[in-house]
Amino acid sequence: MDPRYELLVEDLTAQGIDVNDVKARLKKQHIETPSWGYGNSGTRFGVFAQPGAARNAKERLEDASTTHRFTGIAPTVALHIPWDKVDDWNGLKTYAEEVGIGIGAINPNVFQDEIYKLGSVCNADASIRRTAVDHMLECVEIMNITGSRDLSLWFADGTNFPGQGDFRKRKGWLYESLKEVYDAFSGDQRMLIEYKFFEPAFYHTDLADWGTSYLMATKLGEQAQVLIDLGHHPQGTNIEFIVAWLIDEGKLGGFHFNSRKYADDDLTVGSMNPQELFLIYNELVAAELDPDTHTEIAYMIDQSHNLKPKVEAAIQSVCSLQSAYAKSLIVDREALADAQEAQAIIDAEEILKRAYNTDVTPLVEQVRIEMGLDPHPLEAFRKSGYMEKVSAERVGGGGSGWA
Ligand code: PSV
Ligand code: MN
Repeated sequence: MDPRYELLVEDLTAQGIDVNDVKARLKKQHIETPSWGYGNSGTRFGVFAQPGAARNAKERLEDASTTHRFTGIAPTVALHIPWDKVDDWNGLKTYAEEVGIGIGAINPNVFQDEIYKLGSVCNADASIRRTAVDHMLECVEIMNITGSRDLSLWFADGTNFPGQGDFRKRKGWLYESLKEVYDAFSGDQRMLIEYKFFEPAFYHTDLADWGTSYLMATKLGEQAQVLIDLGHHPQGTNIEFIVAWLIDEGKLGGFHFNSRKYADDDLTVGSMNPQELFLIYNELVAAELDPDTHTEIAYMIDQSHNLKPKVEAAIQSVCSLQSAYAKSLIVDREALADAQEAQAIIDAEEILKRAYNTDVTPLVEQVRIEMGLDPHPLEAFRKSGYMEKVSAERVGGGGSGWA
């Protein structure tokens, strides 16, 4: 047994933390990686192709399954339609099963085609709104085949100049469109409504913040929930506060994890502000441990790995989320509640800092060993020869939606 692990268990046990419970929760963690993180992508200035990058939906499934094989906690992959569009969805589902990955959220794309230049579901042209709704309905059909629970929606709709659009009419069109899609759901299918405060529109965005998404989700009903993307807020926004409020209202349905320094940078989660990530997870864990709170949150990554090797970046991201979760699980919650009750500001902050500053590496390594995995996923992946193998095989062919 690693002596660092033994020391950590001693320390946590002394704080009254049930290490076996922490490990059990870590083993059940479920992170979904994005198919678009495995293909060639870039910025608006260019796309730099990488040897071995996945060229089609099947190869993206293979890469996602590889991320899962080395981390043990990334059992599903989100698809973007039409980037991942195939003729035979039953065939793709079977292939996913063969390579050991589940198909997760389906993301319609109503922002890239020429017709969407002035918007999709908020476009003043009814025929364009129709096309956008039809595309989303097609995505619901895909979900019926793949067994996906979540339809994950993000709209680029907005205006660039004052007077360009009628805000209230647009709000009506948005609701009408979402309602038609919502009504097509069956079983436990859900709609996750993402918001983003700017870009590509620079004057106004129709779903700009959690309030707008919350309003739409509330009007639609229980199967509509809000999705938080960490890159979609103005600088300085307290995201953990939004998390807490949405959980409290039963309206937090999903996450798009990533990191940013300037805007919606799509950088590796935890790379820029790991403390913020911890504070967000702290709210998620507080809810998870509260017997009176029920949450159904899809934990997804939304990143474009433009420069980093893609599967390595996915593994690194999943491991960052594992550490953030582990640190949040070892917060002494009883002591925190007491400090809050006593209004002991310094003590409360110190309790969070103690967990955040704890090196959870030995704990997550032990969890991986108990899951039958190599304790060092990145190194194990590098040694596996996977990249060399796929680089030799994946020669020629297309890129992702960005390429
Ligand atoms: C938009 O910036 C976004 O966050 C949405 O989730 C898209 O589906 C995704 O990025 C990929 O472009
Ligand atoms: Mn997103």
